[in-house]
Amino acid sequence: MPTLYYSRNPNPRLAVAVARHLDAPVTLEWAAPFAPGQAERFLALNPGQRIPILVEEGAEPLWEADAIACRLAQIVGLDFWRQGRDQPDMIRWISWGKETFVRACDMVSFETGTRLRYGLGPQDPAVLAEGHRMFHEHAPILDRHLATRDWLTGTSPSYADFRTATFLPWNANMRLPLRDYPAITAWYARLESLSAWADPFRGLDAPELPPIPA
Ligand SMILES: N[C@@H](CCC(=O)N[C@@H](CS)C(=O)NCC(=O)O)C(=O)O
Repeated sequence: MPTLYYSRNPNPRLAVAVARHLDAPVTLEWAAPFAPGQAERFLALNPGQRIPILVEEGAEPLWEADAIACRLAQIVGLDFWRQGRDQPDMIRWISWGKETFVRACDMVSFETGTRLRYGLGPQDPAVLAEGHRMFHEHAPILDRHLATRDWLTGTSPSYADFRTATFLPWNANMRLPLRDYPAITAWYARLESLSAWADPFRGLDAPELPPIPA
């Protein structure tokens, strides 16, 4: 069975949520690639040392959450990774989001969370401000699209929905004003009603992330 290396950080969380949503036959193995003594092992799997990583017998290790989601959907044969005419539409939202909405959330999440959790220096107010500016530039596009539909592509959740929401589980900490965008708020509530999204780590022995210092 393939092994998916994960932690509770945003991109590994996304990959675990996908695996759980698809009920994919993978072994979920918690990892800490930047912990002392782990570099050699994880650099051999991913030259970027980061997780998630999917290790499957007879194949090169696969890193990047998007590629892993594609592979997991292939393994289970579900169109969570859309096929046919809906595929370009799904890829459009993944690609757009990575440059815009998701990028904005990532910047804010890093400055308000990751940087502080891992002692990576003081918050950078310019990055935080740019993250907020980008959020308000791009959230209206997402909000308008979601005003007339439940999911980004088609009539059921796809990977585009999961990818777009990568950082939103941390919004209590990020404090992005999602409530200013009612269709995004309603869409995210629908995502949270999926158990795989709401609690991807249920039943797993996954250490909590380091706390954010007060
Ligand atoms: N673009 C990569 C990003 C991977 C990444 O940045 N992973 C971070 C977490 S978000 C990581 O490995 N952090 C170390 C850890 O979680 O222990 C992806 O989508 O998979």
